Amino acid sequence: MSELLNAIKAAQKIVIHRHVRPDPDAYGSQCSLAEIIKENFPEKTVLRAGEGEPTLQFLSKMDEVEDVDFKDALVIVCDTANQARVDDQRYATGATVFKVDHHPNDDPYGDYNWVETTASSTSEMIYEWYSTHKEELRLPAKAAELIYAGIVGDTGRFLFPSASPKTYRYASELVTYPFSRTVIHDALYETKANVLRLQGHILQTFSLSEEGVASVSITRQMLKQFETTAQEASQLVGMLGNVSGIKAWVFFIEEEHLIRVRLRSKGPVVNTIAKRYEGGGHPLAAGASIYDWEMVHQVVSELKRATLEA
Ligand SMILES: [Mn+2]
Repeated sequence: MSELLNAIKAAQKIVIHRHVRPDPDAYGSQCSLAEIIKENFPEKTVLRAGEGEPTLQFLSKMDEVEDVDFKDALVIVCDTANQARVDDQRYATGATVFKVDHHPNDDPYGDYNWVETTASSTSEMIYEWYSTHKEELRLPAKAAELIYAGIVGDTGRFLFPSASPKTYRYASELVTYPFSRTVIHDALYETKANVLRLQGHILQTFSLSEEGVASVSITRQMLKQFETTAQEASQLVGMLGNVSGIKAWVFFIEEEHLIRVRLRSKGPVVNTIAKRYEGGGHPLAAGASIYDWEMVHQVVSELKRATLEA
């Protein structure tokens, strides 16, 4: 943590990245860190790199980043487990790369790697970093809002086991800052009617195996029928978590050139399965890719096996 502060102090230009297809924690960690640096080191240039996500624009906006901005720059990559997932691959052209993440550190791509797999979110790590250096750093309300949104996003509103006593303690401090939790909650959980209809369709049609495994396949045809995107469908993966008797489940969502595999679990380890299909993630929530609907059976049998072994 002190190396991160030293690296920031030593840099004149700082470019902050996060993963592709950003979620609230990706935005929250990236943009809160940018706000903290701007507040405390106004003489430095701080840029937020990556493609903007329309549904997260209410939190923050990305900057236009030119190739030249990476020259002699400190690059900080938040919430991104591996190099391929970094949004804007020019990150590697910076002078120094600093990884800040809470996923398993299988790809320590940074010159510095600060990884806390027990942290609920990378946003929580940013708060911890600020908190550790409280004597020298100020936390602007905007940063508090972004961190709060990131924690809410990655803990499913403080429901997942990853929300630790520390997470709640930090949250209790964050909510003393002047921002509206209602605005954040409403914006994060607002759902389009057609997405809810797809959700209804999934609830009507899913089946649960005797092992406690459910599998949902969403083809491009279905996405078209419900006028939803693959990204929107991906966000529905948590919805089967309340099904009585479910132990693990998987969504297969067809994109243009691949089928995205979203694995979720109540106990069986699923990231080992994801790793066999060009993916990875957390033990209980992982993602992967397959290229043929024929492969679905294989992934589902592996998931059943993992469930029986758990
Ligand atoms: Mn995260």
